[in-house]
Amino acid sequence: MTLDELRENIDRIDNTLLKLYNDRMEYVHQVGELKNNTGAPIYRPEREQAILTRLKNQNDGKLTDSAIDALFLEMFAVSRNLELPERIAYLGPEASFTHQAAESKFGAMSAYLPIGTIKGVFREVSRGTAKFGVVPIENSSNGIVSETINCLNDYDLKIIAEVFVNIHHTLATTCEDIKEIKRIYSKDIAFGQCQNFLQDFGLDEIEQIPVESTAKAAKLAMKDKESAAICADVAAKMYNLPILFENIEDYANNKTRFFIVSNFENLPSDSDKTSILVRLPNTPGSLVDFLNDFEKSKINLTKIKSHIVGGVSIFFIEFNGHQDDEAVRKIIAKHESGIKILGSYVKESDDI
Ligand code: PRE
Repeated sequence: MTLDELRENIDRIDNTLLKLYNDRMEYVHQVGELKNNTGAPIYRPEREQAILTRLKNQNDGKLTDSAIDALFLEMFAVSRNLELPERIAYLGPEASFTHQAAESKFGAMSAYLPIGTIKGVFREVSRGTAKFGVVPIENSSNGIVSETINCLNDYDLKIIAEVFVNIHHTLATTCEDIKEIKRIYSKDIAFGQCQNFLQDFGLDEIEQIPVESTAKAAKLAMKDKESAAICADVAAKMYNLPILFENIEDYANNKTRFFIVSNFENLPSDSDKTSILVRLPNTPGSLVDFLNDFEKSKINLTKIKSHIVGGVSIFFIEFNGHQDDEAVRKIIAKHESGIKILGSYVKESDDI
């Protein structure tokens, strides 16, 4: 076929796709009306997961699984906006890694609200200024984010989804030669994640200025002509800051896991994870007894971290399964007084 003939075919298919999208949106609109009449949650991650699994299982064309994710997740985000536009608060500023995490779930069309602190994100979702909050929970190089655990303990919000983002840093600067760089701006943990690069290029000797976010670092480096920023490529692009080096992180597998919190609970899907906070009696064997209950019920524990809140030691525990599963319900009932269920949600990945 000639290029013109190929394009004619593409145009014909796009016309059909547009019609089909609109037909789909008619039904989505009606779902929205049903939900809005009953106050039921618009976002149903377990339903989206079921659709994606079904489509991937029957797919025998050129689309990869991640291409199906990319196309349909954006469409779900458009559907949700049609049913009821809902605002998403995230740990800002704009172009932060949390912003990237938020956009990967809620798409390009949602209304976003950058908030300066994790606590602020929880506060705005609790107040109803935003329906969803997106916060980091753990990074593969730096471990758990304590402030998020504290907020999960203090606020009455539920984890309704997890998102993993590959964290890649760039060195961005207006300097044409690395030798002209006199100062580097970044977030403290980003400096820590790029130690090898900084040493290899002799940049560990120059002044490192920690700021609240890598996005802010990019903004500052754009104004300060003798400086550079360690930041995400999206942040560098947002502030028109030229990128000198890409992927400068020490570990290629540098990932951050984020939680999406809201004020409702998910129904079970075919693959869930549950997060809880546990306060156990200060007696010999109490932790072993608790963990044994999971072993006896063949529930796979995926994480256990101890954490201090207000001088009291608690455990942040995660396992495969949903809080409504029979076996999980029994364990929770047995230890009810010491457990706070943080949420059951579709498992995106085993762990960080
Ligand atoms: C739909 C949209 C949003 C939900 O998160 C799940 C699915 C969809 O587009 O398929 C429809 C819908 O609202 C629903 O099935 O509950």
